Amino acid sequence: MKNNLGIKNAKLNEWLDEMIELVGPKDVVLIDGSEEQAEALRAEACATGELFKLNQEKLPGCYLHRTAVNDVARVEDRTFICSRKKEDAGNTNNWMDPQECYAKLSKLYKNSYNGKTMYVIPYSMSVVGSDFAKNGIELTDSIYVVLNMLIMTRVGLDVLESMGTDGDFIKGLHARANMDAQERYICHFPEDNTIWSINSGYGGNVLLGKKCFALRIASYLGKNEGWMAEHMLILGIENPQGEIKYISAAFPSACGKTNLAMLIPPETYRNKGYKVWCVGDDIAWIRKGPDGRLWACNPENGFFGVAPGTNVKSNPNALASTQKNTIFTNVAHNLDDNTVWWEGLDNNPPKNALNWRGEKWDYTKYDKANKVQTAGAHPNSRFTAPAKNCPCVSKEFDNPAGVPLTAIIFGGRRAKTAPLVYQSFNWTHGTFVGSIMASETTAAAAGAVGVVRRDPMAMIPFCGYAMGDYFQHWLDMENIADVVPKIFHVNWFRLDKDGNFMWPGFGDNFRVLEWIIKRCEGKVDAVETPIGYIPKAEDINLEGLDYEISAGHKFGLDDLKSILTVDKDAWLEDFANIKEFYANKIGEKLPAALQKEYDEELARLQAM
Ligand code: GTP
Ligand code: SPV
Ligand code: MN
Repeated sequence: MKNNLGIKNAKLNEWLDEMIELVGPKDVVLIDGSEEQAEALRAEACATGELFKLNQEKLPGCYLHRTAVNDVARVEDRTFICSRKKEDAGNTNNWMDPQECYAKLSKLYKNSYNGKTMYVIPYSMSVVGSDFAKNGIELTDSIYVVLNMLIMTRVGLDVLESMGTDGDFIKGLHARANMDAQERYICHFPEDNTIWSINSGYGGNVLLGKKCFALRIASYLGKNEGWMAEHMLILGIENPQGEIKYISAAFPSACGKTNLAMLIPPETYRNKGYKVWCVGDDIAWIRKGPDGRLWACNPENGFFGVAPGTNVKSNPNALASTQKNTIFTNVAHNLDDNTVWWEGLDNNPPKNALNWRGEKWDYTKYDKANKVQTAGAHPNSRFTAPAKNCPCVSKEFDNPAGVPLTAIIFGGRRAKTAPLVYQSFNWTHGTFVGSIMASETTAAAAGAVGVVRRDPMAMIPFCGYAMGDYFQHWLDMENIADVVPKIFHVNWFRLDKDGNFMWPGFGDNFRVLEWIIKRCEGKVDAVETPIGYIPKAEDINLEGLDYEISAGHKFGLDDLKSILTVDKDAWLEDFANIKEFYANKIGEKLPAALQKEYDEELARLQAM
């Protein structure tokens, strides 16, 4: 069967016909980005039970979807980088020979669309036609994927138009096939601009514009073309004079990007006129701008955010973003008023509800130690919300030039070792700081939760080529740009001996952002330590801060001091672990400049 979609791009027609031949759909539908078509698809998905229409008075345009019980997170062990040479994928990626992978997966794809419709989604990452923009086509058999892509990316005929008769595009093929978890594959062919995803229907595995394209494929393109694709939020901080400074921040999955990106400053700052504007919550594409600085854009058009823990206090802007035209995935369904609920939304779990699996749910059985089984919402349940819903969305959101970066922040979820904040000495040392990042694993990926793993730049699951080459690319960016942002590291997640968070986090993280901006402006001093510059405790503004670490223990200056110290023994232990990581995972590709940073920092720590 040849497609009759009237497409003018010859490469697209050729590839499309080849894929149609492979998967054998009953018909082929072009997604044009119109509201009429989207509405018809929503109605169809509701008729088949793929979506549930929620209370349209309380949640207009909102729907609920449940994925298969064994398909609730990214599957890193089934994710492959299929470069021609194994060494180009590096030791931190799974690798398969591209020809072998195409052959193996072709067997699984063969006639997998039998009796189903193929949806052809033309989408652009970034503003259509801008300098940052890259086009993609995703083929899918899932209406859920179509509706999510309509929110998360810029979809429509203007994308086909911008591809012209012979423009390039990223070729994405998705099939739910028989949803066999043993045959689930998320495969990337960076040298062919191709992504093949099969046997999953969950978020990051199937919304191919997101992690697959905007990080894994784009990081490879960025290395070759002199720009960067990073797992970073972007936000703007407006001071009382109305000046806005932009920063980006890389934290691993479920470690606080969406929360920081939409932060509301504490009252004392709001009263003075400080504001935070959200440009992006997950991905940043960064390139040299006309002024020689590094400029960042968010290639996405919506938020695929973690639901649990989102509430009017922790992240009111995220919550507000989900009140219309949003798709909820794997949250609890309140049957009394046909709305949704998740752990941490409020203290009133619904009495008459279905859990994320669609079973009758008894909230009194909730056991924190066994969340997946007993929670109403899956720990990795998500909302897909349009960016324009966000009350604090930046006015630069659609600016094709992006925004200039003043600072870059790295961060992880560390119960100990990493202090609240520190500043690197320079770009090379900052790259080293990114390369030694570590974090406790979360529910965003299948596997154990809470285990410390090294996750350089929060890119371990998302870098489309060898991590050592990626570090070199970071070092090279200093020469590509004329001026580089200052690099910092933060940790909101220090625990006391009873497991309580020692730092209030959320909106109060603004107090740390203020110090970071002041450092960039040269307006505040710092203490030089072996790992970098650390604030003097009295330079972090605690005015109006009211936080109880535990019953009766109010956060005070001593607590701040304790999370601003460098624990020599803990750091030496970490350095032993870094040494192993560098040797086993980065290997010969480790840039000499980073080994030098390691040796010098270790010597400084030993001399402490
Ligand atoms: P991905 O979408 O998976 O990339 O996650 P993310 O990095 O955007 O993480 P998100 O902001 O959704 O936060 C994940 C979890 O961390 C939520 O349960 C939050 O409540 C929690 N969290 C975020 N910020 C803070 C903080 O400052 N302190 C504490 N203690 N928890 C936080
Ligand atoms: C993450 O895991 O970092 C996410 C969710 O943002 S997913 O789209 O599944 O990758
Ligand atoms: Mn993410």
